[in-house]
Amino acid sequence: MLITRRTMALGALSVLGACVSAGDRSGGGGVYRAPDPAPRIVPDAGWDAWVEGFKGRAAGRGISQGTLDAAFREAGFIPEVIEKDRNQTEFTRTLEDYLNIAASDERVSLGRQRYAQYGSTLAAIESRYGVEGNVVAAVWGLESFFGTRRGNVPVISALSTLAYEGRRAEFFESQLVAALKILQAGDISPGAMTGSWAGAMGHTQFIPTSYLAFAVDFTGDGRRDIWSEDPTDALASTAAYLAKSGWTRGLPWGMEVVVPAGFNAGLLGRGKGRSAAEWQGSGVRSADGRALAGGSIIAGGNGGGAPYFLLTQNFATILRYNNAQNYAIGVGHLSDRLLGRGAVQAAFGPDATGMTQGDRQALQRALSAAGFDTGGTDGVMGAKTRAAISAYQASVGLPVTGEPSLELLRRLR
Ligand SMILES: [Ca+2]
Repeated sequence: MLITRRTMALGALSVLGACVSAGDRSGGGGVYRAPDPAPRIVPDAGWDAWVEGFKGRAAGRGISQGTLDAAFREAGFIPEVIEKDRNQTEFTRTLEDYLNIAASDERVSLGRQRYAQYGSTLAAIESRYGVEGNVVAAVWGLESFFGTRRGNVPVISALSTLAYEGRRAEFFESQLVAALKILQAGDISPGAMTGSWAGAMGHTQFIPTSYLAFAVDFTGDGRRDIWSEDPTDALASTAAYLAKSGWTRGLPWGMEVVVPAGFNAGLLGRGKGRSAAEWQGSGVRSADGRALAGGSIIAGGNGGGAPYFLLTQNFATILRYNNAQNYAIGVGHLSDRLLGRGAVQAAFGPDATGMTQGDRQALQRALSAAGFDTGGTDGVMGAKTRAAISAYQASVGLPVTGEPSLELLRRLR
């Protein structure tokens, strides 16, 4: 996922990094991709000099010479990290697109397998921390596609590169010091401490300060190991994070709701919470017949309007993990899907281009049939679909915009 500024300072950075996941990133969609090759370290005299100065500051913050020597022995400057940091484009996906990616068929399918496979582990974690296993598993699914995209960038190199380069230097230097504290505690070796290009680590993409605050050793081997193939410590650490952030067991994150005709739109919006009984009295019903909960209601549709979602206090807790509304709805919705619940029921309506999900999928099918591969037909107009549009436009002598449109769809039909 693409990083957004506001999420960077927060806990587990799902929107960071090489390895992530649901959302905001163009192209990847919900489909598994092979991991990127490990980035290249290059000699850089400026970085060397910066590290020498940093070592003095780190020593003043309790990092031993031995830890520093071991941590920086193989570390170096990674130009690719700087490129990723500079090339972030900030854009907002629609909730519809976000959920198409966050709860793609592939992610739901793999998630149900993993949820079953780790059922007893998740149940043990739930009984200790009071966070439902399907919610923890949904975070895992969004952060690393259930462990398949944990990131292979050496963390000390990545964080020192970002701290040296200057932009947000203070933030990354504090993360670097935290990473060194983790090494000093013996939880992981420098060589095995890998993560995203921005230093988000392991199955649920903890940044070092979040690790220090929340990571736990659930396996009992004395190490808080969020990097291993075995996700147990990472899942327990995620539950610990949510528990300490105010999670209430038994309270849904939220749910899709249906509002009555003529519903007062002034009642919509986060922060305008009402009790379940008040919503019930206003004619609001859950989309699947469940009992309502207290909370606020938002319109999730492309032009406002349906689908509507009721969001509880547990939704606010997910935001403490990653402060992005689409992310938190994505976690909640995926957690429901892992239990066997269905997709969002109401249609999201036409998007800003006037196209519905069905139109966008028809466009992808038509492009693919014409020999312009869109990499799937999920209805999400990602980088691959836009490249296919551009290639088609060039092939027929149209101006090359890469932009989807109803006119393009008509032309292709
Ligand atoms: Ca452990």
